[in-house]
Amino acid sequence: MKVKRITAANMQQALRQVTQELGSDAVILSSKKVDQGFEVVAATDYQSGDAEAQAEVERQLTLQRELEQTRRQLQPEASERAEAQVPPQQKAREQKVREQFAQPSAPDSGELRRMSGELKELKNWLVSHQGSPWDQERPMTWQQSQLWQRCQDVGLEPAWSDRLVSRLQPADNLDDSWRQALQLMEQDLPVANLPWLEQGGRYALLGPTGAGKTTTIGKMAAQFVIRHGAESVALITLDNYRIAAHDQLKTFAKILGVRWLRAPQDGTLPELLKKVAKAKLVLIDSAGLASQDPHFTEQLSMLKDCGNAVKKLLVLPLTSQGRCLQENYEHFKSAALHGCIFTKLDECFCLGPAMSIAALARLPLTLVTDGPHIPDDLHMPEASKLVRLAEQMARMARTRWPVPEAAYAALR
Ligand SMILES: Nc1nc2c(ncn2[C@@H]2O[C@H](COP(=O)(O)OP(=O)(O)OP(=O)(O)O)[C@@H](O)[C@H]2O)c(=O)[nH]1
Ligand SMILES: [Mg+2]
Repeated sequence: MKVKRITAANMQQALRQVTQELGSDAVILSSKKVDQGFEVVAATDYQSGDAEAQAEVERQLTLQRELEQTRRQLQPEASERAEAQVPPQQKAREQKVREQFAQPSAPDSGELRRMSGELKELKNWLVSHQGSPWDQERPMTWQQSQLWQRCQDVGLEPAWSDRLVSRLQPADNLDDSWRQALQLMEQDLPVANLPWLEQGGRYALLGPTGAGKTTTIGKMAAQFVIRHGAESVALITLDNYRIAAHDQLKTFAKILGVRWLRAPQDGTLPELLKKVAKAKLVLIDSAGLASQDPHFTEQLSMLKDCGNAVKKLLVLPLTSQGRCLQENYEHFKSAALHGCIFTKLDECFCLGPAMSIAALARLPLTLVTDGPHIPDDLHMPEASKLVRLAEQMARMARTRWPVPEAAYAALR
C-alpha cells in the first residue's frame, strides 16, 4: 500500500494530482480545508476496515510529515523558525543527516588496504589470462584468449592456434568468433584428393611401426582390383629387415591375385618399377623402423632414389600423441613427402595434433582410414567433416571431465 498527502489550491487540483501521482485506482481516505487550500489523503491498494491498513496509513503519514519538516529544516531561511517546533528526538536525527551530508564517511585504512589488495588480485588475474604463453610480445584480448583455449581443447598446436586467433575479425560474442575460427581451421587444413582410384599411380607408404601402412595398402589394392581388375595392380615390399615381415603383404597379394615383389631380393627399386611398368597402380610398403635403426636411412634413401616417380605418403596414426606425430614427421620429411594419410580415426579421441601437422607443414591429407576392415575402411578426406569431428571430440572430452572432478572434490 502507498499513502500520499496532497495539498492544492482547490479540491479539483488536489484530485487531479492524486490521479497523476497514485493512478486512477487511488482511494481518498480524508480531505480537509487548510490555510493553503485543500489537503487530501489518498492511498493505492487500500482495503477498508483493515486495522493493519489503517496503521500503515498512519505510519506513512507520520513519516511524510517528518520528512517535510526535515526538508524545511534543511532550508536555511526557514531553519530558525522551524527549529523551535522540532521535538528533541527528531533534532538528533536531523543532526545525523546533516553530518552525513557534510562529511561523507571515508573508509578506514584497513578497508582501503583490503580493497587495494583485491584490485591487485583482479589485475593479476586479468594479466595471467591474457596473451599466449608462446608469444609474450603479442597481447590478446579476453575473447582471443578464450578462443585460444578452445583451440587447445581441440588439440591444436599452439603455433597454429596463434595463427588462427590473430586472423579472427572481432565479433560480438564468443560463439560467433569460434565459428569463424572453425572456418579458418577448415581453410588451413590442406586436403588433396589424389586420383589414385581412377588413374592409378606409384605410391609408397612410410610411417612409424604399427601405423597401418600394410593394412592401408591392402585396402587401396582391393578397391582398385574391384574397379580395374587384378592385373592392373602390383605390390612391392621394402620390408625385409624383420623376420616374416613381408608375409602380411604377400598374403594380401595372394588373396587379391596381384603381383608381389621384394626389394632388394628381386632387384633394386628402380628395376622393380620397370618390371611392373604395365600395372596401373603400384603400391610400395615399407618397414616401420625407429629413426635410430641403421636400416631406417637405407630404406629412406631407396625411396629418395626414385624421385618424383613415386609419391611418398606419410601414414600418421591418429591414436599417437601429438609429440610422437611431430617427431615422425621430422624423421620422414627428408623423403620429400607428397602428402599424408590419417589412420585409426575410429580409435581416436583428439584430432587436433595430426591436423596441426598437416596444416603447419602444408602436407596435404590424401586418405583417412577408420577401421581395420579391407577394403571398406578407407575414405577420401573432407576438411569440413574433420574439423567438425575434431570440435565434437573436444566437447565430448569437456563434458566427461567434470565427473571425476566432482568425485575428487567429494573426497576432500
Ligand atoms: N582400428 C583400426 N585399426 C587399424 C587401422 N588401420 C590399421 N589397423 C590395425 O593396426 C595394426 C597395425 O597395422 P599394420 O598395417 O600392420 O601397420 P604397419 O604400419 O604396416 O606396421 P609395421 O609394418 O609393423 O610398421 C593392425 O592390427 C591393423 O589391423 C584403422 O584404421 N583402424
Ligand atoms: Mg607393415
